[in-house]
Amino acid sequence: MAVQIIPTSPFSGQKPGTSGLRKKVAVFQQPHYLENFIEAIFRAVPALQGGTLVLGGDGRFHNDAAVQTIVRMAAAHGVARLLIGRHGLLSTPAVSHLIRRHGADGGIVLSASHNPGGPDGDFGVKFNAANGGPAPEALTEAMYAISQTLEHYRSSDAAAIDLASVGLQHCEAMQVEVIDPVADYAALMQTLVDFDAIRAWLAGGKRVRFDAMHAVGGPYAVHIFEDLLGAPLGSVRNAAPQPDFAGGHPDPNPLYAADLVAAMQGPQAPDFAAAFDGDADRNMIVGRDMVVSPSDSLAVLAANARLLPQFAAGLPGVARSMPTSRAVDVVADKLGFDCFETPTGWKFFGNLLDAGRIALCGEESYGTGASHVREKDGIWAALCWLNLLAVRQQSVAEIMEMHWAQFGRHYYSRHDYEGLSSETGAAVMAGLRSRLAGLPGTVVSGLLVNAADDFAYTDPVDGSVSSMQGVRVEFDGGARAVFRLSGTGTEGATLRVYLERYVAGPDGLAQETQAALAEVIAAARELAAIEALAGRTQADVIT
Ligand code: VG1
Ligand code: CO
Repeated sequence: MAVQIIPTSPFSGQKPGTSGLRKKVAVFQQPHYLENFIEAIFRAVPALQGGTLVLGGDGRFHNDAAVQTIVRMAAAHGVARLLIGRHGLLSTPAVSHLIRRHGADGGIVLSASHNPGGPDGDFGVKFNAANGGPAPEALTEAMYAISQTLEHYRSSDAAAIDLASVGLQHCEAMQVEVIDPVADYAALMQTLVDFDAIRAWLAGGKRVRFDAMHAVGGPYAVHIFEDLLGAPLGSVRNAAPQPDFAGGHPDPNPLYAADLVAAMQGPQAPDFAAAFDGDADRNMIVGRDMVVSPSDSLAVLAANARLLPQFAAGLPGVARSMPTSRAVDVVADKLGFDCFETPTGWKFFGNLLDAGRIALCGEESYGTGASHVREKDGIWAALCWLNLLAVRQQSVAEIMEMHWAQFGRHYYSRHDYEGLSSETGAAVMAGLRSRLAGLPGTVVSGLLVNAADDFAYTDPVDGSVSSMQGVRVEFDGGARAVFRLSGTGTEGATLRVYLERYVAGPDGLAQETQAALAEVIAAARELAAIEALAGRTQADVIT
């Protein structure tokens, strides 16, 4: 075994997006491509030398090869202790927890999350810092800058380690611990949620169904929901992680988890269902005849926080990403705690969580999380809902209807226009930005514009500023449209249009969402000139 210095040269575009560096598998398979980015991580985080690193991924194609590459490079960079999930598997929230529990100096998650996998799919690398959260922008920018100057990287010619068995091994001088990927995470969950209450609720004849979408959430869901909570065997569908997610999008929404939503219709349907994404940080909550919008899920958890053991003392504050509906704002306002609005991406919640300013946060993209980790956490969100169902002894639909009656309802939808050229995406955003100043006071498609801006965020804890985070247009009466380009795709551009309309009630609380939003949808299409600039008459994905 010997440390090697291997010559290389920079690749353009090794710039992490909303959540890590995501590229086609074929890009990551080029000689030195992965190595260069990993080298940039080690150089940007000097504490890893002599420190502890956590490593695991969602099991997608290329996971095993990448794990072995990173093990050799970690050894060559003098990492003292490396913790790896068995078979190279760890969910994103599990990595976050392991970093915090073991006082690690960071973690690497191999995942492109909800993006498809397989040889023609996507691969991704995320770095999480010592607080357990996604690298903040200053750190990802440092990695990118380093990646553009590389002339060599350090590796080792050591043999591959055995990922199949739990136990201690060595690579060079580095201690490698292959661990059960589920155990620590499952233990954490039992400190947060009332397992006895859920067990009793299930034992009383309630029925549940989970969809792990052939991704890494499977082993966690089987252990927690079936082994520990006593849900019948088979309650977790698609539970074995597959390298290509069986050809699907591991994205828990009504389009890609259509089977699950269909199974929840009608009087014979189960009482509760949830689906998780590739790396098990996202969740979709479904009740009988009721798909819960992620923005509403956050608001319901905030409103009922004191019923959950984790939040028994109440919430210091909450946060949502800017495009997420303002349902949680209404709850925070009525119940008297702070509510922060952050840019898209979990990295922006980290400082608020670390400072204790918030304990619960979420995004419209099926992400919900809290202060127990520094990532969104899909299985935890499902457990919180089960805990609420058990305590309140009401159905998901009843809980939603009572919530809307109390706080009003934010009709909400996201329309994605996928596969645009980068130029078209840029042109749509540039067109919106150029017209912002003149919009207030004008009428678009029958709606009066009250305010329009390009969202900029000043972090209340460290004062860092992130500008150009998305265009917000607010209409008279409180409806809103938000526009931004995706930062997780690997081809062209995806335009995301977020649509929202508030109805205070008591009338009008039971409308069909797209119908309730029809005027806002038309105004947003006109504002962004989507048909003229992109030639699209309808969105590709509506959630
Ligand atoms: C999307 C979501 C964003 C989420 C991000 C990572 O980003 O909109 O809310 O934080 O994915 O989620 P974008 O830039 O494509 O809109 V995950 O579960 O894919 O890591
Ligand atoms: Co994810």
